[in-house]
Amino acid sequence: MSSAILSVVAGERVPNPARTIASTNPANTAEVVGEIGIAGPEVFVAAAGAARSAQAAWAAVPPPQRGQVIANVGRLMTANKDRLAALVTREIGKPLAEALGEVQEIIDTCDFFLGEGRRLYGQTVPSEMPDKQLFTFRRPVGSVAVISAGNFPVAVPSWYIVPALLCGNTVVWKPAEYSAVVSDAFHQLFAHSGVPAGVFNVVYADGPSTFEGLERSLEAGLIDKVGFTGSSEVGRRIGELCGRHLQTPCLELGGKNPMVITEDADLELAVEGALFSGFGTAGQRCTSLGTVIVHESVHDEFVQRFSTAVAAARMGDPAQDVLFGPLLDEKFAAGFEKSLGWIAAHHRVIGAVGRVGTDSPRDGFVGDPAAGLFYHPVIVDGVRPDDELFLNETFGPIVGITTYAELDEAIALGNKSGYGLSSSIYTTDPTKAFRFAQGISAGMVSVNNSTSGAEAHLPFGGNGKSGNGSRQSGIWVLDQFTRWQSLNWDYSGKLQKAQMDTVTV
Ligand code: UN1
Repeated sequence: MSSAILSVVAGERVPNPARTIASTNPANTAEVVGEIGIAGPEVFVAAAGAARSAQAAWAAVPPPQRGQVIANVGRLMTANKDRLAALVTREIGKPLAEALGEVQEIIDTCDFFLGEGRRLYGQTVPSEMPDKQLFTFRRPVGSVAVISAGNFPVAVPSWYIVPALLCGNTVVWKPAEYSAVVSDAFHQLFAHSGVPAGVFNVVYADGPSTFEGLERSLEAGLIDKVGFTGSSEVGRRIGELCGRHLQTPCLELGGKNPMVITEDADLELAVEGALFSGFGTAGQRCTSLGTVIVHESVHDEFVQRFSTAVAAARMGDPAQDVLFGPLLDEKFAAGFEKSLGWIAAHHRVIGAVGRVGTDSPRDGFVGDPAAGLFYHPVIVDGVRPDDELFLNETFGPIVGITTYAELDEAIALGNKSGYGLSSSIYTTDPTKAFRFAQGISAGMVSVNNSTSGAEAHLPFGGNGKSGNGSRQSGIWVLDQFTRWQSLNWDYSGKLQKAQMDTVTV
C-alpha cells in the first residue's frame, strides 16, 4: 500500500514491505491511525550497514556541534509538543496530560545532553614514572540498535537515542509496531534537526524479523551495542544473543514494584500515590505499582480509602480529563485477560473485573466504553507471597495488597518477586525510610511518592529480573554509549617500563 509508513535506511524510505498492518486507536478500535509497512530482516541488516557506514563521519563532528543538533531536536520537539502528544493519545490511548508530560521528557533529555556535548570529560591521571602523562577519553561505542516498547513511544526511545547520538554513535531504531505512527513523526523531527542520513535509521518490523535481523547484523559485525526496553522474557533472549557476541546490552525490563505503607504514614498521600502509580497509564508502565505492602494496623483503613478512591476515579476517553484510558492494543489486552483468568481462579476481587462494556457499566466512565480496550481497575486484597499476582508483572490496571508486621518483613516481601526496578515507602519516620532504601534491591526508591515518575537526569534502571544492572539517563548513561580509552604519553626520551622502572621513595 503506497500510503503506508515505511522504514528509513540512509535517509531513504524502503519500498515493498513484507506486509502492511494497521495501527488503530485503542480508545476506538474502528479508527485506523496509520498503515505501517512491516519490513523483513534484510531491512534491519541494511539499516545496520547504513549505521556502520555513517559512523566515522558522525564521530568526527566535534561533540559541541553534535550538542547543537540535539538542541535543534529539543526545539523541534517543543514546537511540535501538542501535535506529538495528541498523536500519542490517539495511537496508544495515553491520557493527554500524561502524553504532554511524555513529550516534555524528551525535551528535558535534550536539554541535559546538549550541554554534555561541551563536557564529555575525560581525565588526566598521574603516572608512576617521571616524564609521562596518562589520560582517559570517552570514545563512541559505534553503531547502536535500539529496540523499544510503545508504552512510552517518545520518552523511552529518547533515553537511548539522544545520548547515543550525542556521544558520536549511529542508530538503528526498531520501535513497537503499535506506536509506529508516533515513531515516524519522532524520526522525522530528528531528520529535520540536522541528524545526517544514515546516522539515525528506523526499521518497522515484527519480533521474529527483528531477532533475525539483529542476529545477522551482530554476526556481520554491524552492531556494537543494543539498547532494549520491554519484557524480561524478550530481554533475556536479547541478552543471550548479545552475550554470544561478547556484548553487554543495556536492558530495561519489567517490574513488580512494591509500595510499603508504614503505621505512621500519611494515608491520604499514600492513597493518592497508589492510585496514580497503580492505575495511571492503566498500569502499563514498567514502574507501575504492583503490590501494596501495608502495615497490619492501618490495612483496613487503607483498603477502605483506596477502594473508594479507585471507584471514584474517572476513566475512559484519553482525550478527556481521565486517570486512565484503554490498554495499548489487542495484544496487551489479551495478555491482561490472561492475568485476569488466574486472578479470578485464586482471589476474591473487590468490584467488577474485565472489559468495561455496555453490559458492564462503570460510574465515572467518560466516552463510549464499547468502542475501545477499556478494563475495570482491579484491587486484590490478601495477596500471598507465593501467588502469581505477587510474583509476576501484570501490565494492566491491577494492584495487589498484602500486610506486614515488622519493617524487615516488608522489605523481604518487597524483594520477593525477584524484580528490582522501582519501589516506594510512605512513612513519616526517616529511620524507616533509610532502612527501606538500604534493604530494598531496587534501582529506584521513592519516599512519600509513587513508584513511577522518573526525571530525565537521574539514573533509571533496575536489578534482578528488571535488567542487567545498566542505567539510563543523566551522566550515567554515558557509560553505555562510550567506552573509556586510556592514553599514556611518555616524553622521557627512553623506554620506561611500568612496575619495573617505577620510582620508589
Ligand atoms: C517505562 O514504562 O518503560 O518514570 C518507563 C516513569 C516513566 C518511565 C516509565 N517516566 O514511570
